[in-house]
Amino acid sequence: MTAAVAAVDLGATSGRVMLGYVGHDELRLVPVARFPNNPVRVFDGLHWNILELYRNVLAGLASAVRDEPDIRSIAVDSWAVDYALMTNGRMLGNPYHYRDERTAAGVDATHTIVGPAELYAANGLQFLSFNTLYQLAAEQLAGSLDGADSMLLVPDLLNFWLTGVSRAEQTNASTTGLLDVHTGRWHDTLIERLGLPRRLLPEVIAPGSTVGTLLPAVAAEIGAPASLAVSAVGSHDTASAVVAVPAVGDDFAYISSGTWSLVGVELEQPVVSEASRAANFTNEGGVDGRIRFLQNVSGLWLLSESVRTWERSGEQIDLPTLISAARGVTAPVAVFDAGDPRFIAPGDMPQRIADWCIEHGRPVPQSRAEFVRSILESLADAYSRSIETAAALSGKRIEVIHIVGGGSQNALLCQLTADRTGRPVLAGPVEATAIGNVLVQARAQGLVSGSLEALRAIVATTFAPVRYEPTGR
Ligand code: ADP
Ligand code: LRH
Repeated sequence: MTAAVAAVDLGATSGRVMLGYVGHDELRLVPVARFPNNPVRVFDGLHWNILELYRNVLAGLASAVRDEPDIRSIAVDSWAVDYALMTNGRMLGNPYHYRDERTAAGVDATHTIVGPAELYAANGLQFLSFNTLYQLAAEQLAGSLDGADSMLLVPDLLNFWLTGVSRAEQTNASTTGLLDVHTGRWHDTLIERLGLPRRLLPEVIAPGSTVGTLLPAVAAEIGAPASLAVSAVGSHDTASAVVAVPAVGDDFAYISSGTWSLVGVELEQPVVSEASRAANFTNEGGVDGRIRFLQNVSGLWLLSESVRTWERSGEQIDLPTLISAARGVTAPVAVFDAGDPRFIAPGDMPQRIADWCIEHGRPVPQSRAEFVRSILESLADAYSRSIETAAALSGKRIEVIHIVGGGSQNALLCQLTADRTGRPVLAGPVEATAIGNVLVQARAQGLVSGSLEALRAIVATTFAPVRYEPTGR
């Protein structure tokens, strides 16, 4: 029997609502709505436009229900780490964007109490200055936690608005830095030592469980029955993307390539050795209790922010044309450190890249095509280093690299990754995150069954990836 579910997938670049038709021999995704995700800078910093996103989600869900009145459930995933503070169901201000620069004080305050090594042993997370615990520490210093009775990560916030039920989905909660890497539960001792209010943290639920059913007003607005379930999936977008890696066998690494690139392997147990801490590898929670042992190594943000800079004069740039110009660059270009923190905040990316090159005695790119080539070479170089480190730290054999997400459409980046890693790259699906979201809720609804390997086998037959062989250049 084939039936449909609706997936809401909010990326840092864009959001979408998709219908997913799933049966024992069917997996089909139909895009229903796509909308940009444009943050807004105001007096106190950079924020997500969360109400606009939610308005688009509701409109998308209404279209989904019009197209397919008999959907079985809805599930939401989004980018990680960001949250809203709540009191009595009311949102206390717009969520900050992780690229907002306010977290430095929070990092210092946190590390003064619990040093990086101890923190890593507890939460297994890569150090990123915007991890939720540092953002909360910054809010604590500003006194803004006092009036809050809970904290909801972005998908949990949308689930709350849809159902009235406040929960913390586990895969995304693992990016807060406040979950115990070994148990997947809130780390009460750590939270207490950091002086963070425990009341803020809702009950943790696993992907595959039900959050609740639609609030009557929401059901009326989107034209759905109030009995319609909202499911928990891997609500961290990367967790859903990893579900939909079309891998056959175990010897693979993945790169979830979008605004960020998440490069790593899937494990059964976390690796929290001193070597993995020093290499800044993260152990994020995956669906079915798996561990996503990976590294966040920057991403196509470098390219999109460069394009935004060039478009400031009003010119419209076509991305595929720009990428093919970069393919034509024959002169060697600078490989820069794509993970340098100077590239995190919004701004003039070509200028920052040029500054990096000058400081490090590398040739400064001379044209847009050279900048793009330099960005893609630098990303591929970073991927290659992360893949080798993931293999060394985890002991896992890596025969093939899957690239999923929007970046899998960038044929030049895929080829450079194959060349620099010396391994075949299998590219696609583009909408891996939405597919992973669909499959996990479809499994919860009994439309498919089996392990992640069984789900991946369905993806592999439905969305055959494009293969890039290393050219040995
Ligand atoms: P996120 O989920 O973080 O919002 P996506 O997975 O949607 O990101 O990927 C967005 C990225 O995909 C863009 O920054 C862009 O570089 C890349 N992309 C989108 N369309 C194309 C295309 N036609 N060719 C090459 N790259 C593309
Ligand atoms: C990708 C992502 C990534 C996080 C970052 C904040 O969208 O969720 O996994 O590191 O956003």
